[in-house]
Amino acid sequence: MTKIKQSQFLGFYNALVDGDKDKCTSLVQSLINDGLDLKEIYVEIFQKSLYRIGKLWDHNQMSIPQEHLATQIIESLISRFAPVGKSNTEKKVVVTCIDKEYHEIGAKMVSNVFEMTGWKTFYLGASVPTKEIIKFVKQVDPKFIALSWSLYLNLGRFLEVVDHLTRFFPTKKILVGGQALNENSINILKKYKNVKYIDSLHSLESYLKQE
Ligand code: B12
Repeated sequence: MTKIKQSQFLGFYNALVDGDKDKCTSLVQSLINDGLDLKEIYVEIFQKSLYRIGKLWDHNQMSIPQEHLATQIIESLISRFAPVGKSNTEKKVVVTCIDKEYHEIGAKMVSNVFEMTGWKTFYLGASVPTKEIIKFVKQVDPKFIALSWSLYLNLGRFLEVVDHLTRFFPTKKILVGGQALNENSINILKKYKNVKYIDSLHSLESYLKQE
């Protein structure tokens, strides 16, 4: 059960849609002062707002500049209220969006959850070509690779990167997530024994606790 009240969500959402960054910042600051977990703010405030905005945009009820402005405000809040803590250099993870995937906010949240759990993160952001991901993984030699995939149209690219990574790095664990994936996706991933679909930040945190 979330500790965030609907009125708090709506206060933030309305300020976001109005493009009022200062108000959004002070509302998030007060939630943090009240002891709310960053993960909770990510999911119940930022993600919920962006999903709503996505629907409005899809139905032509919100302009592209309004949607871009809201996205920029949320990106700036994620950076401003970034987790602080000491990372364990033994536990490295490369977090990246797949090639031609420009939805990077979910991946950034994933990277921050790894940091909160003490991992050393290498967050690459949006659209990294498959061969560059492979080169980078060779260089950094992480324990985990976390891939984010949102746009269903990128299915071919998703399968390509999973196929290449599992072939080049058969012992590494690959975590995958994002809106293009769901319970049905488990079928397309069945043949890869080191690939794991994780459906939320809460599941990710629980999974990392066992590592
Ligand atoms: C902002 C936005 C954009 C921005 C992104 C900017 C940025 N810096 O990220 C821009 C303008 C670039 C954009 C472009 C497009 N977009 Co857009 N966009 C959105 C919007 C409104 C919000 C995305 C977001 O940040 N959501 C919030 C995050 C936190 O949620 P999330 O990504 O799901 O991540 C969570 C989980 O999925 C999970 N997760 C994610 N990755 C991973 C990885 C791992 C390992 C794990 C464990 C978990 C995990 O954890 C996260 C936190 O809980 C969505 C609406 C929506 N429903 O999300 C549409 C949406 C994603 N976009 C959509 C579309 C169609 C497009 C465009 C094709 C539009 C166009 N015609 O140009 C392009 C495609 C660009 C591309 N090639 O990637 C569709 C996608 C439909 C689909 N699934 O195929 C959506 C759903 C809108 C809609 N209702 O139709 N978009």
